[in-house]
Amino acid sequence: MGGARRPTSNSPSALLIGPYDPHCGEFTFLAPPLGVWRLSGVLEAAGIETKVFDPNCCREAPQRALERELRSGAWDIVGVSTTGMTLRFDLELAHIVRRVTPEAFIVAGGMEATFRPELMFELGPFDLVVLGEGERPLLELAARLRAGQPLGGIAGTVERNRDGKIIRIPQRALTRDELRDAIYSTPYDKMPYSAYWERLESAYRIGALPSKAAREAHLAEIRSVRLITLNYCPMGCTFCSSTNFLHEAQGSVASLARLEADECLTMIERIVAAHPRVRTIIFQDDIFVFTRDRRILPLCEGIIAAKDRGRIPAHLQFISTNRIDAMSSERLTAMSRAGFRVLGFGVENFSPKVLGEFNKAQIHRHIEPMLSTALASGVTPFLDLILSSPHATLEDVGQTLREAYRWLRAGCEIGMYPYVIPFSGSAIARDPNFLPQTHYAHQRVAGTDITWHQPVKILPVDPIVTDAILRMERSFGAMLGPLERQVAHLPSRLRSLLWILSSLPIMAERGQYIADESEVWSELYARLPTLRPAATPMAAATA
Ligand code: B12
Ligand code: SF4
Repeated sequence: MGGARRPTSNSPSALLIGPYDPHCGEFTFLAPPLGVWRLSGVLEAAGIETKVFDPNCCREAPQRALERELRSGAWDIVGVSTTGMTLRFDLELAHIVRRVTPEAFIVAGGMEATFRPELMFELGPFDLVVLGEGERPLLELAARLRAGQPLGGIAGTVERNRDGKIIRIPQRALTRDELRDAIYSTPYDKMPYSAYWERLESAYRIGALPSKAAREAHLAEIRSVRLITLNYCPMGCTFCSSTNFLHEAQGSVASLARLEADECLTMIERIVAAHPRVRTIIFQDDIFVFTRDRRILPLCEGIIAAKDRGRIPAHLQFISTNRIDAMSSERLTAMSRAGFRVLGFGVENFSPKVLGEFNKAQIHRHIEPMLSTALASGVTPFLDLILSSPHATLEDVGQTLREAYRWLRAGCEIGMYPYVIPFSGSAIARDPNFLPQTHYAHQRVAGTDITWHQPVKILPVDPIVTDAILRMERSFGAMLGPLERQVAHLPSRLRSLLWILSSLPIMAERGQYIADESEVWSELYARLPTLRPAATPMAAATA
């Protein structure tokens, strides 16, 4: 590190690679990778030729497509975005870059690189790792390349010197104005949302849906564009990495920033202009409404006024993720009138004790009244749940399954995970007390001999609870396979019913009644009319 390099032309060029998830869209709606697209907009605005390579949206195998892309241009900087769950695939692409373009300056960035820079150097062919928000470090890197200056010592980077010593140089978080400028630079007109929509429409076999209403509902879900107006999250949930991201990069407590109501409206109008077929804008902020929030009511009024004046379509809908303890009847009514159709809530668990472990005990008393009010206002709450925590008891798991089923029947949508995933950078993943319950996966980087053990599960301390959770996981997998062969794509709301089904015999064996099995199957058929009862496994596998 540290030596000067010459750019391939007067102005350096950059190729930015998004996180690679070969199981595209299995759990979630995939979308163009917002992080690298925003970076590309910022670099282009500074006169640096930049291209995004999106491995999740290629016509051919992403490995071949990347090789072609690398050979088609002389890239001075190749940036690889990383997340924990996609790391082995991200590394595969990084090694292809090194093999095909040995001279390229390869930079790792994103969540996993920020929390595990040493691991990046150990497993990947990187010249530099960027900590936190990539805008400033990449601009500085390009400026130095352009000037032929040495590349060492850039704020917001980690480098490895000739002796193998790791040198870490923190950077402060983007200021409010810097964040606004970066968001404004996001090149929505270039982002291939239509390509994603077409893929999702065929994955859901929209044309084959029985009613116009069902087709319309699916299209509203699929034709969505993601907008982020906040840099990460102040909540401090113990299982979450996002909440620690900026602090990690800054080396101290960083302050958060977000767009104002009128700036959100500017972005909404730009998105509609860039993608006129959009039906839903998903505010991808970790937390869209704070408890002492002064933005949400003016924003809702602004959206309604913009719809009345025809500046945005009257049918445009919105989705956001919110703190349940930041909701009130007034806010819910305003959001519903503005077109917020689905509101995500990180409820996580219905046991107060488990919520305490997750550092969110304060939300418990708000769950029941706010879900009821949201449903009454015509808004669909989407609850994210984690069935167990390190100290969960069987009763906690049973309580969460029973409540989940009750709220599903009441009209909520639910995404369920069986246990805590130890994301790098989360408080739980850093706690040595949980090492005995941490399970690892043996990972290999395709095309190389590189292997490592990656933490993938933190299971409950109580062996009885762990046994139940692992059996449920096996049973869920056994039921999912045949169903997925029969229907197009199983969204989270249906997966949650499968989790409940898979839990029934296992929890019953231990004296926990969750729900009536035939009734749960009926709920599944009601949500999936194309499912043929005769061909489905009628009893939950007990694995
Ligand atoms: C929106 C979102 C999604 C969306 C859309 C993703 C997309 N295509 O845009 C969906 C729902 C599809 C999704 C899926 C998944 N997600 Co997600 N997602 C998010 C969320 C909420 C926002 C991401 C975002 O757009 N941020 C805004 C952009 C501007 O920020 P950014 O991506 O962090 O990028 C900045 C920096 O990281 C850095 N940077 C990023 N890449 C690079 C590359 C280089 C070279 C450089 C220099 C810098 C750099 O610079 C960028 C600009 O400042 C984050 C939480 C969060 N707040 O970040 C979780 C998060 C990233 N997701 C996460 C996970 C686990 C997943 C899934 C694996 C879940 C699953 N089981 O399927 C999948 C992976 C799919 C995939 N292919 O990546 C985790 C990652 C955990 C970790 N430590 O690695 C996060 C952090 C949430 C969490 N704490 O649990 N996700
Ligand atoms: S889980 Fe959600 S609310 Fe909690 S800290 Fe993370 S992003 Fe914030």
